[in-house]
Amino acid sequence: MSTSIDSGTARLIADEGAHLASNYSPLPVVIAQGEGAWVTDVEGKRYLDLLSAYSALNFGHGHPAIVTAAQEQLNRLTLTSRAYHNDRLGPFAAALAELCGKDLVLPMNTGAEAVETGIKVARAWGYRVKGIRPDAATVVVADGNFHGRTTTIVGFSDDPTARNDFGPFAPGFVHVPYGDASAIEAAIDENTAAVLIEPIQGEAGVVIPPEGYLRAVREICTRENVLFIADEIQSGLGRVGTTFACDREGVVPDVYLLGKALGGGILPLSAVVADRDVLGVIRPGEHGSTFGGNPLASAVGLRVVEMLASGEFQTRAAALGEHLEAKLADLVGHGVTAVRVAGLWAGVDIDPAVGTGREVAERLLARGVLVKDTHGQTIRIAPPLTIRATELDWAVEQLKHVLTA
Ligand code: IF1
Repeated sequence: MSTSIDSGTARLIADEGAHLASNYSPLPVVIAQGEGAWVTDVEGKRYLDLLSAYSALNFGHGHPAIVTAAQEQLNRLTLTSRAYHNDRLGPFAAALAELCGKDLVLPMNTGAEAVETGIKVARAWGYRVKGIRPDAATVVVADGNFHGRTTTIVGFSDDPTARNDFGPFAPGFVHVPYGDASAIEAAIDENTAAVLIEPIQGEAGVVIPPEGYLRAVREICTRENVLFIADEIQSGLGRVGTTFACDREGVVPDVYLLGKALGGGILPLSAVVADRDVLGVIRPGEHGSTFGGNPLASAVGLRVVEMLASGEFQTRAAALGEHLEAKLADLVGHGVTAVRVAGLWAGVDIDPAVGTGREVAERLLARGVLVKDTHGQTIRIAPPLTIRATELDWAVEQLKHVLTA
């Protein structure tokens, strides 16, 4: 079965390709509008969005409360730089710190910037607090990680597509298998400043570590005087049925890295959140960003944090996630080899006899459902947390059809 592309859509895609670097190979759909869990393409065809911009759209497209906050702020003040104070940043930082149960917030823009900031904070803490000798600090990272696209970050990726031909890379990273706490313990020495992990690995295919892993990492980091940095950029802010994926094991990391959904699906907004004994190491002039902490992003972020503080989205993600898990479990053995579900986040491994993940994504596109493949045979499902159970059911019906067609 091939995807039939409307000639108007094909022309728009060809025109775009004439002047756009080929750093992506998008599915052949040109989206023009979005509302809630649904988007509409330039031909007027509607699709259920089961990707949500990799969880940046946890509240769906155009959530009225977030759009209102943005519109009000657009008319008042958008950008000051951090050379001055602005009246929105303080309230945002206070609300986010409270949501995280931490003292301090360092606002940035993209996820990769939050990761870079976390690494800088960890190194500075290592030298200034822990007493690591100059330029010797290391950070323990996991195989299969995805933390962004900067040269330092891709340098500690093990995905050849992400890293090949982009070196030389920054030293100071030590690799361990994901999900094995004893490997972390063995990798730590007197130069270790931090352990940086995703509590659930997203790009790797929604890889959920064995129960007890996060608790063990917490315990080891405390005992060894090493910072536990949790990259919750994709897993955090309600996606897995709790505010953070670390909450699933009742674990509090030393440093939260947040992004994606923090910007309400409207703009890039990321943050590093930690207590004063850690984040307090950063001094004026040592780190920053032209746009980080701008009043427009702060107004949006404050509204997002207020929405999360009610707990309603977390509860919804947990309940709908159980519903989704039951539906997806029925597909195992019928075109699906395995499913991994955490809240409203699922990795579905497609039986190669059915086709590749990309082919399944293309067939779903033709049936009005947007998903994204990863690593060949896996498709990722991460709908807006506002999706209805009946819409999820319909999407799983489409998947069932595609798997048996
Ligand atoms: C792309 C994947 C998702 C992330 C975690 C930091 C970042 C990301 C855990 C960096 C970003 C992205 C970026 C996007 C695709 C996407 C992705 F397929 F690559 F793995 F979500 F699953 N930490 N994830 O997942 O955040 O700088 O992009 O704001 O094409 O690179 P960013």
